[in-house]
Amino acid sequence: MDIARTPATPDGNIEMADAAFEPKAPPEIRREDYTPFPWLVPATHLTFELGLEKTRVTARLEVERNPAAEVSPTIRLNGDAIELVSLKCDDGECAGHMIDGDDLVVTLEGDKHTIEIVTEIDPSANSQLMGLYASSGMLCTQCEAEGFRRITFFPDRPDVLSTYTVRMSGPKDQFPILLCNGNRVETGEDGDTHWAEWHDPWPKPSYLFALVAGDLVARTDSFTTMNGREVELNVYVREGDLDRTEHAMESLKRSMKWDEEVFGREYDLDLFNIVAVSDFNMGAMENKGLNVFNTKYVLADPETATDGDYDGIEGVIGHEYFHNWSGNRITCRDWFQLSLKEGFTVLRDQLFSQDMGSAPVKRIEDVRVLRGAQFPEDSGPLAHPIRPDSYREISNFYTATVYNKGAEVIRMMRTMAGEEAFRKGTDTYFDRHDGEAATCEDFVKSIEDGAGLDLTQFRRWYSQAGTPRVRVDLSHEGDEAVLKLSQTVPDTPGQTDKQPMPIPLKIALFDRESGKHSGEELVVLDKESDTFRFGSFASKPVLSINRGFSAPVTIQRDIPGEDLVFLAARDDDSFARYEAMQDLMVGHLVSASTGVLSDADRETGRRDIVRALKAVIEDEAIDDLMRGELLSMPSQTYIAEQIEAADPGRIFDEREALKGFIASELKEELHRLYDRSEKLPYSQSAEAKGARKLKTLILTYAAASDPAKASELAGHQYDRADNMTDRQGALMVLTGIDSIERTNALIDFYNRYEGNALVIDKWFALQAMSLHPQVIEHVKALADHQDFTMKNPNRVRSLYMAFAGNPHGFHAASGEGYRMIADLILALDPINAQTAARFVPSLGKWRKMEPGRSAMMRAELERISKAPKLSRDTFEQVTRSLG
Ligand code: B3K
Ligand code: ZN
Repeated sequence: MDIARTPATPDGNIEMADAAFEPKAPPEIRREDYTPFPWLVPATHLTFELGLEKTRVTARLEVERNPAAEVSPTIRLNGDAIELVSLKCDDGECAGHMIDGDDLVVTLEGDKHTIEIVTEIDPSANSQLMGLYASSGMLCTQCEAEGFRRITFFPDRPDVLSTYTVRMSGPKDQFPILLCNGNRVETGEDGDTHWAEWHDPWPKPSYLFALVAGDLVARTDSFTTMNGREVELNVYVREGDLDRTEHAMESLKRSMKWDEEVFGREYDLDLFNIVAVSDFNMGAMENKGLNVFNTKYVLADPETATDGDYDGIEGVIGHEYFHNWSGNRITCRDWFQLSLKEGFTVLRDQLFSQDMGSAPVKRIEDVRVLRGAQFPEDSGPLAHPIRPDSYREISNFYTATVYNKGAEVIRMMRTMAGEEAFRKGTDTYFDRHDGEAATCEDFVKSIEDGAGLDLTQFRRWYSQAGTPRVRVDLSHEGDEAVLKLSQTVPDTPGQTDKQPMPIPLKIALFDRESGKHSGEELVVLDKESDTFRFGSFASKPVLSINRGFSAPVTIQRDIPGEDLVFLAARDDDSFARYEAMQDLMVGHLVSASTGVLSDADRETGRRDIVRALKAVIEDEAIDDLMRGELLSMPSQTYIAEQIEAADPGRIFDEREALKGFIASELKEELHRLYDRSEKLPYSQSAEAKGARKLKTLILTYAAASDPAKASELAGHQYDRADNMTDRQGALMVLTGIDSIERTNALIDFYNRYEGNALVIDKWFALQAMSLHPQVIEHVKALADHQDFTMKNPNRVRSLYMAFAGNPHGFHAASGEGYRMIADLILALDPINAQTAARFVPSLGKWRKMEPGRSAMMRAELERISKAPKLSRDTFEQVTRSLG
């Protein structure tokens, strides 16, 4: 039946497509408008006749009325850029249907029906990488959040759970491997074609559907669960990549074990597959039983992957695996609840990585990510609560706020409850909501009940955006230490007059003489201001506050440099020690780059910093990974965040000057540390990783004081490197220095790794991130390089995301950096809207810049907004950024 445009049923419930619909103003979806879907879809049968250019999809949906929803005479099936080939209801004609915008609306008169829909799609033309697409000759899918509607018409919303049975067929030679969610139930051949049938017994929303077909090989292993279920594990990659999958497989097994031990969660199928693809919009995707990964988070060996890459793989493999419970078994009712699965799963992957490696260092890294990405988001035009109230394009809400602040909010509950009670809370959550599409409120209530906490006021963390500021004053009265705390939550777009939130702060009071404290305490500031008294102290103690970064807030206090030097040398909380070191440097750099520092104060500040760093270098009680953290300078972005109307040029100069000062004052010490580190042979031990971290860090200091010498040292490190961490570190330093070593290393690196996409990505990124004065010219030339393509998100990110994060290039006083990123957004938008929209926030920071740069950034946003045709993704981000 050709039904492409049969007349619509007259139906009051159908919103007619508006002829005057302006594609530039997509509708706003609001959380308060949620209503349950009128239909249940207990079973979905899909048949795929696979081809790279033409795939035919037959979907048979068994539908029945949802007793919990209002009765509707129709069912709305979402579509996006797909053509309907045919439609049947109960194997005959439907009572009526219409195409409404992108959706298909079918009239259903009875209580139970079968709807059969045939669509045809061209995966090879799908450059958005959403739905079914082709990647280097294979077929794969990405459905979260709304990609399934690019495959077939379906109620593409997370609260419609269905049991999927899938049959796929295709040419044997082209697609020898056919994968889907769940278990493979049958396979067969028919001449050159073969087929496989898969069944997933666990009801799931459409965003968790996945299919992969291609010429792949697997590393196979197995895991026996706590109740004796034998699970087959496969990591599928392209031939030739197999020997780089060991770390991924080991990470998967560790994740499975850890989730049993720490959260009591057991895997629930006999098979768990991971597939690595090279064209992917993000890191990875937790499809039930068939995780699809960006190759970046699967492939590793010492020659091609850095220590950071190894850690990233372990973290992301863990994250996707943990979603099996926090996301798949319990999913989200609607996309406003995204943090229900993402915030919780980020917390779970952070705790996992803490347990697998150095917990203090992992905590510092996580806080750095939060401050580098989420704090700026929370103080800018795109600020939103971890549970947003509205959106136009949900892909724009996979943010650091939903993910990382979401994790911090749950971590605060854990801190207040204690580990044991928190576990009772999560058990309650899993028991209560298994098999459901739940809300953030369901989660909070479960923790409240299970852990025995009153979270009434705490719920404000879900509804209020903005990073709270906590003002801290410590005084000494009689023999008491008196701690006065007050909080403000800044205004954010659409939100003013915020209410105080409960802020759990871990503190310790150090006696100056003994250098010890009498125990850590947890104070919860839940009012606008409050006073806490501690005794007994003969003299004013030194306050260590927000230990372990117990709350995602900004601490404001007047603390003398000597107290920071004291804490940086001996605080027994690693995070607080790191924080003291950072505060010392940030305080100095903020004053220096805003011009409020006298020469005498500059000298004292620098001396304090050097004194504290020297103590860190000489401290034998800490390991080198931690030493590396303590010796790291605060990022330029973090410094800029502390300043109104920041001038990136001045911050850059001051930061480089301080680096140079440190390098020359501590020359001997750093040299000795480098020599010591160089002696350790390559291994994945914490000791060896720490040594590698120090080596490159020391080179970055050296580069600021004696570039010629640093170039020689880095060239030497490059040539001798037997692993990617050392080689990349050396090349990173070299890219910023005009020298013969730079040219040689760049040529060597390219020739050595030509054809290895992930390593060539590094080659692009290192040049785009460099401190070289001609970085803009370099990026322009790289955009014309034969290996550059706008079609591959990893490659686009490696050149342009690296550049947009390089204050030295992006914020060039000429405005050329801004222009370059705006041009990129415009060129990329029609190809891959999701990736294009991710570049908008960098320009959205215009309000925080000094007037000249601010005007240029805004002008670029306006130029983008005037483009004749913008995707929903980019349109929303640009409009919000202009404010
Ligand atoms: N849930 C996916 C993210 C999907 C993003 C869609 N734009 C990966 C993750 O967070 O685990
Ligand atoms: Zn996730």
